[in-house]
Amino acid sequence: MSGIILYGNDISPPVRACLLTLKALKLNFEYKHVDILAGEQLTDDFIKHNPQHTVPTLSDNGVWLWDSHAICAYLVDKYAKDDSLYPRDLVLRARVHQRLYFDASILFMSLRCITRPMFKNNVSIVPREKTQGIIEGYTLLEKFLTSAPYLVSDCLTIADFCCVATATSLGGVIELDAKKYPKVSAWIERLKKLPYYEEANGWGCKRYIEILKTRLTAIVS
Ligand SMILES: N[C@@H](CCC(=O)N[C@@H](CS)C(=O)NCC(=O)O)C(=O)O
Repeated sequence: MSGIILYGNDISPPVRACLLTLKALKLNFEYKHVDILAGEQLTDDFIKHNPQHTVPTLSDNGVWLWDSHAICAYLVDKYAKDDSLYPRDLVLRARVHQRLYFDASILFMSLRCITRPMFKNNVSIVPREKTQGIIEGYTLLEKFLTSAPYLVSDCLTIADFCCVATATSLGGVIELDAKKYPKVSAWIERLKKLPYYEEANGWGCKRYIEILKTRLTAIVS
């Protein structure tokens, strides 16, 4: 065994970003399912390793790490045969970081601010103004993809993995309009062609969207 353990749940977009990275690197790893809807991440044992009690959490031979963006970068730096997924070139790496921070602070947050009250307090009605963040997210992605097939130039990177896991999940609240966002739509289709996409992101995302659709009853102005 490789000694790599990923604690996760396939409904979680950040977990799926790590699965995309692990699969792209063809790494052997153990996957430990954490039932976050039942609060399994809140046990003393889990919090001892990750005080933020979030999935994904990684243990690499006893090195504990959390946050999908940090995990994906670590895995490529440590295990990849080349640096294409996380370039060492200063400018390219800076651009990857910009997209990763965009996912962490803007894109994923636009979803989390809606889904957290749903999962924590059974809130089922969402004020329309809260969905504005999702529209802004799609709009910015469309701009980032204006002149290149991937988020950082011509090369697939972990920025694509992190952002696509979130972007495909936004459809649980506001479906992507392919006419309005053709570049985003084409970029998602491009990523769907990866041989490991369905296993790492596709089916978990479908399940996540199904769950959101059962919980979200209305978006109100
Ligand atoms: N920025 C973090 C976000 C992780 C996150 O919020 N995970 C959610 C699931 S999508 C979670 O573990 N929630 C359970 C909790 O906060 O207790 C990352 O990218 O890993």
